[in-house]
Amino acid sequence: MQKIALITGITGQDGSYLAEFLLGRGYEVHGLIRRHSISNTSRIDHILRSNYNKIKFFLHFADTTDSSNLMRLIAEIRPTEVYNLAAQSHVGVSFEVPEYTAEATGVSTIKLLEAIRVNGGNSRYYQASTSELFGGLPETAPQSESTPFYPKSPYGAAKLYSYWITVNYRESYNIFACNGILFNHESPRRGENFVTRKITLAIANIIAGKQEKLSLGNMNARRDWGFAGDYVEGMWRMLQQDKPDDYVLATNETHTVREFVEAAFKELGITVRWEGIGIDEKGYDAQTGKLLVDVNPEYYRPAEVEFLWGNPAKAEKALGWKRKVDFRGLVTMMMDADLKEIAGMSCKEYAQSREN
Ligand code: NAP
Ligand code: F7E
Repeated sequence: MQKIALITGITGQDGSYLAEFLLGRGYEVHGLIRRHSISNTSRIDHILRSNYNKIKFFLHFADTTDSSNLMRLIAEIRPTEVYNLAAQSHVGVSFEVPEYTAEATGVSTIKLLEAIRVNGGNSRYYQASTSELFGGLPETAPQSESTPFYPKSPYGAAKLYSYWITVNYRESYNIFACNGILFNHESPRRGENFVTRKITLAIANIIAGKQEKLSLGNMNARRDWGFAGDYVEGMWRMLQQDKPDDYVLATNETHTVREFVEAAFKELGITVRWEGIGIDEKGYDAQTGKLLVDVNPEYYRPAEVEFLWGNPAKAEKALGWKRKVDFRGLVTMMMDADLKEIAGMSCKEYAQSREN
């Protein structure tokens, strides 16, 4: 039987990797895209240019806040699997647009689940839940499926609604619905205002002489950062089980934002020397004394999730899932991609030129 997947958020980081993964497994893939005044398909343009387009790969204009649209598309496409990845996904921005975030990241989930239920309830459903559900309290780390939730942002609160309504539709209507509680996952396709990509892009721009320095907010925050390509496989595995359930996907490693900065500069052979604390903290090139990093309180959040460290034991055992890329591998991949794009050289080439 031909498997048919519907992906909301297909133009995003995860949507693009998931589409590639499912096409590679023989799926027919449908994606929802929003109308923009300028094209926003850069992450899936390679698929649109490939032989898959219009044969196995189809895009539909839609917005997950528009329930009539979702009803019609589920009825027309009749997907075997639905991956709900669409969201206003930026935690910091959710404090600026809290009501919209509640709609797009929270209430939209019930619209999609209702569209599935009303159309027979036969599509398997993946909900993009998040480690932002945990408050990041150090005493709860490492966090697992049984860690109590304590969201600290409008984004986290909206995702909390989505988490529970997914569980509720599973229990009430027997829909095969799963929550993937995913810790941070990154890639060269990561949005430019998430901290990892902001760091690797800024360093590449500094090297190319296009940017003076990197300005950040809270560098003490700890995250469990993995590679998005590994995580989309975990999403798919959840929907291939005999029974629906909820799973944490994480690397089981935790690092501060500061450590990410140090590791990214290290790829170029640059050691950062830190001075000062709080908003006065500054990072200098230990060799040349040049100012590389400072703190701008503009990037602080009204409330912060301080400590995330995920325990993926359940997913490893039940799904046979394990992350392939570790922290160091992720930093190398992202730093190399941005330096090649912006300065036209690899990290190794730059590091060698610095030695000479
Ligand atoms: P992303 O790059 O920000 O992509 C979000 C996607 O959602 C984009 O395709 C965006 O479309 C779409 N979208 C937003 N609002 C929409 C709406 N109202 N209607 C239709 N589409 C809409 O996010 P990501 O990193 O790929 O993450 C995927 C999902 O996993 C999100 O739900 C996120 O909250 C969740 N998550 C992410 C992580 C992580 O570390 N990446 C961890 C845990 C959970 P446009 O291109 O039109 O803006
Ligand atoms: O922040 C700190 C910031 O925006 C990470 C989303 O995919 O993962 C992501 O949410 C940390 C935070 O990701 C800057 O305060 C310091 O402590 O990269 P981020 P996030 O908030 O963890 C979760 C799992 C999701 O579900 C979300 O969708 O870095 N930080 N300075 C900064 N963060 C940003 N963005 N910019 C800074 O300048």
